[in-house]
Amino acid sequence: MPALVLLGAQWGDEGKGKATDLLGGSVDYVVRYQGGNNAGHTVVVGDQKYALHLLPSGILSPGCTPVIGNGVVVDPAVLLSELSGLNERGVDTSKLLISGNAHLITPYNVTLDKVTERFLGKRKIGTTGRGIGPTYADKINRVGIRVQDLYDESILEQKVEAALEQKNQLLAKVFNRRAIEAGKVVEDMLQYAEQIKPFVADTTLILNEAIDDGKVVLFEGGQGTLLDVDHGTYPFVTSSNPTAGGACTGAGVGPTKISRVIGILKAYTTRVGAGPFPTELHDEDGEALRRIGGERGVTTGRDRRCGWFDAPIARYATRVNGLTDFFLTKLDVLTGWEQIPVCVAYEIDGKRVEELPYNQTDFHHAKPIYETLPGWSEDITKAKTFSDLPKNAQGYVKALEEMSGAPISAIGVGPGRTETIEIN
Ligand code: 2SA
Ligand code: GDP
Ligand code: MG
Repeated sequence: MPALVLLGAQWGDEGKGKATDLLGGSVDYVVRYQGGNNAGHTVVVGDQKYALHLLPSGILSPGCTPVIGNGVVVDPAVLLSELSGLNERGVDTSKLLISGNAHLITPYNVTLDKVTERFLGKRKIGTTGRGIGPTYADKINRVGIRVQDLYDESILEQKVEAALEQKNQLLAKVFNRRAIEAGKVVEDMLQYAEQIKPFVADTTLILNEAIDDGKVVLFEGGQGTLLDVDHGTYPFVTSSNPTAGGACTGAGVGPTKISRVIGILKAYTTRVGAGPFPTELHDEDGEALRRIGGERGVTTGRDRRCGWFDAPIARYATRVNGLTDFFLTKLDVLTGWEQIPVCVAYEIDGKRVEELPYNQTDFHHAKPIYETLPGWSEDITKAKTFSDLPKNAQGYVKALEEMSGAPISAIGVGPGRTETIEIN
């Protein structure tokens, strides 16, 4: 098993951080391949809780080398403060590697993210305000600033000036804001250069060599399949590719090297930010899922929208990612419901539709068609094997597996590392 991808099968926050941490002990490298500090991964180790935003969850496993790949966008201030926060808690972060080709989130891109959202008003995306979209836009527009630019001051100056040329006009004419001074930005960015330098590396070379040497490399996705800029609920998406293909481009590793793709799948559904969500609940069930599941954004503190499990989404994730298996998470949160509705298909303009529609308007009109499964009331947080689960919980897992298109190889029954059932 030299290389595997672990990614979100829904709209993020499925419990990828916990799953990565769980595998961390048997993995040599954990690699972030997209996104930035918009991610929020919670990892509970014993009585310690860690919230990681930019760093790969593997940073908590001593034997593991954490890698920030070329596809990630890096806010240098956040990087250093996350590292020092972990160092203060006794976590060794010295093995971190950062691709010199990763793009930097600049202060003007954070500003642009926020003013654009304000400008959009009720049409806003509900971004995390971390500068993610504008930084990826600069990358595609070829006016981005990369980590390696921190080590050539004259190039950095030229690039910042080029990036600000259009932006300053936009800020002045559209957003009625003062121009940003290139010199000030360069000075700001350079203050981080020396501290980051020891981590900067040719990560593509290192990872390919590691795979060829038989080392285990885990690619850890941020956000989720339906937030993918190509395959998600566009425009209500993030600006990167959390889907499996993103691991190849975002780390410089070919698809032939990857042998397993794990989809992290929550036993119900959540979403943060705007956009369609067919099974969303606006009643006490939704409120109960939020409360019991602790569904609050790890980065922004926003309440997550909650709803029942949606099988067409799981099937879609299987398809666009080529999933080999699922980790089903947060099954314990559903304990106590007498009946649990599960969306098996949609009704769209009077017709039954089995698969996620590609058409945006159709998805906005999709009404869930539910089947109801019997619930359980026994505490399942101590279950260690599948047969420890009450019959109805077993039935729920089996039904989800059948509907989702790939086998379930692990089940989360609590936030802790050990609160997991592995199925062989
Ligand atoms: P952005 O900031 O440009 O990536 O926002 C675009 C959309 O992507 C959503 N998004 C997320 N959704 C779920 N979880 C995320 N991470 C944090 C967490 C979120 C938080 O783990 O809780 O704290 O709010 C994440 N990051 C981005 C975002 O809500 C927009 O819909
Ligand atoms: P990520 O973004 O996919 O890493 O997920 P988040 O960390 O944003 O959100 C998942 C939350 O669920 C975190 O608070 C985890 O500690 C918690 N969690 C993960 N797996 C389980 C589980 O099986 N049961 C319960 N109750 N909580 C879980
Ligand atoms: Mg999260």
